Amino acid sequence: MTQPGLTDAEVSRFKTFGYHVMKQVFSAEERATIRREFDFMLAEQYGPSAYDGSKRHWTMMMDEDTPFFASLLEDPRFLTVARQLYGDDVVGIGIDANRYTGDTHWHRDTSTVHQYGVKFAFYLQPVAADTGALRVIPGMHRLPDDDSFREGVRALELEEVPCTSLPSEPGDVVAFDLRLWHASHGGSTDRRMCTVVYYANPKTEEELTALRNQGEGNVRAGLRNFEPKRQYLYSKSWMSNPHGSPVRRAWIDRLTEVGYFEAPGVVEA
Ligand SMILES: O=C(O)CCC(=O)C(=O)O
Repeated sequence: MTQPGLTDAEVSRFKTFGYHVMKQVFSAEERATIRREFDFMLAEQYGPSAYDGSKRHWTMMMDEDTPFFASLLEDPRFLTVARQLYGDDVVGIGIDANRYTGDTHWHRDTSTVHQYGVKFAFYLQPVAADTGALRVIPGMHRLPDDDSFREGVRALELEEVPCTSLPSEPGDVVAFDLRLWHASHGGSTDRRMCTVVYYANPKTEEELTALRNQGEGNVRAGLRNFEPKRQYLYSKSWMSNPHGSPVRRAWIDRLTEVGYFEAPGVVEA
């Protein structure tokens, strides 16, 4: 196996344009495990035949009942890259699984530009420019204030916005800065996509406030919008750090200190 991590040139490109595609990260055996755990947890959360393509289904995948998914935040294929991009103190935040339906309109993934990090996304089906691949507007994670940019983008049809498409095959992983504007067009009514997310460790007051508020934001974005059975982001089991991982311990301690876990619904009651 090759050493995990990006080359210096890849890191520099990511910092400039905000994305990077990692080819064939998962083996065929791992892809089979991913499909099995994906099916299991989506059926657990919504019922075995609840999906009819009318509404996105979403669930966290952090716990011991999906052990392969649960291992991904500390998998060097992701963690090493996240540390290269955002520093050794980058914080692991979440792993999820989605069944998307239809187009996804232009947006970024954080509520303010003061809160950033990386999302690693992988699809279980091939996706191309007009069949649901992620579209990004390169470099737009660097705007210090994107209010007027947002207005400009929202005034256009999804397909009119100049962008780059990031086609991918099962096994590939698309990494992008959470502030990067992205969308997708023409995907199927059952587009299966999973993500592994890290946040930069906040340094300034604005960044600390943004991270604290993001706990509540994530509850709204996930639990309230998509209504899975499990009404919390982090289980008591995950918070108990059952394998005694020093990496997870440091993340939990930092997120506790910042107040990220405080909003109702963030942690299992
Ligand atoms: O795959 C898609 O349609 C959009 C994915 C997306 O917006 C996201 O992961 O934040």
